Amino acid sequence: MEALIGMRRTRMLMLLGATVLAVLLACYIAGDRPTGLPVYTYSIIATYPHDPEAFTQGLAFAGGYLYEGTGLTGQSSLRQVELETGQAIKDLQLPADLYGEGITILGDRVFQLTWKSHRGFVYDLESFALLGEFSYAGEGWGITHNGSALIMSDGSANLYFIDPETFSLIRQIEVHDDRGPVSRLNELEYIGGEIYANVWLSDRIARISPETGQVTAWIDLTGLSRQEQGVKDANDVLNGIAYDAVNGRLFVTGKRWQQIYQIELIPPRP
Ligand SMILES: [Ca+2]
Repeated sequence: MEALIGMRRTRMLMLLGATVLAVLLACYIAGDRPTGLPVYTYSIIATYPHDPEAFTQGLAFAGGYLYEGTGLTGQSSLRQVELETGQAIKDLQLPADLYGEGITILGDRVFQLTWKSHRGFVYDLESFALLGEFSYAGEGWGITHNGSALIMSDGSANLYFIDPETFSLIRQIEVHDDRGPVSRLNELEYIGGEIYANVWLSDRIARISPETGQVTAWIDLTGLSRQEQGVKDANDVLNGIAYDAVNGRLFVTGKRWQQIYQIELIPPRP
């Protein structure tokens, strides 16, 4: 009998251990691993409608409008969107075999990546007329710029600085926090001298030093996805950061979310 109880106890302990390990692993995979870095939270300033069919892969703000790049094969597009109504003023469909990814606006040009086809596109911001095409090694995920160089992610912990005229690699950085490399970097936005990056499948945004790749702080957006009634599946994750530099407005959304959120970051308590 005692042997039986002992076996049950051992089995229970093993089960408990496996559960704890699974939870820790899930947290780690979700990017929610604890670090010693400052963690910002948020408050919602305003909400705006977002097309619930838009599988957001790129988000930018310029001249009073949102610009969005959407993904999924056969559904990929580049859009100019009216913030207040969520209506697309312009909607350019990508060729059906391409999977759209990040977008960024540098001057009067829009740059758009595709996922695995190594093809990037350059459009005129005003007309969406195709101005050119470029190629890159590896996958295309997110893209932003620092005013002189395009900055691209490919799902790894690396960010690539690319010349916007020749599309040659200027330099690359490995993004890391105090626990090591931070991979699955996705949609990007350059704000106030820092790179903000969505971490795929997580509710967190990393604030990254462009010089060193060091994560200087995390933004925890836990709870924002729960505002969304229309989330269809596990792929409909937080993705999309846009900054209105003129009015200092920060917008975030997710894939197939129903709303765009203007948020304010709340610094950690000292
Ligand atoms: Ca962006």
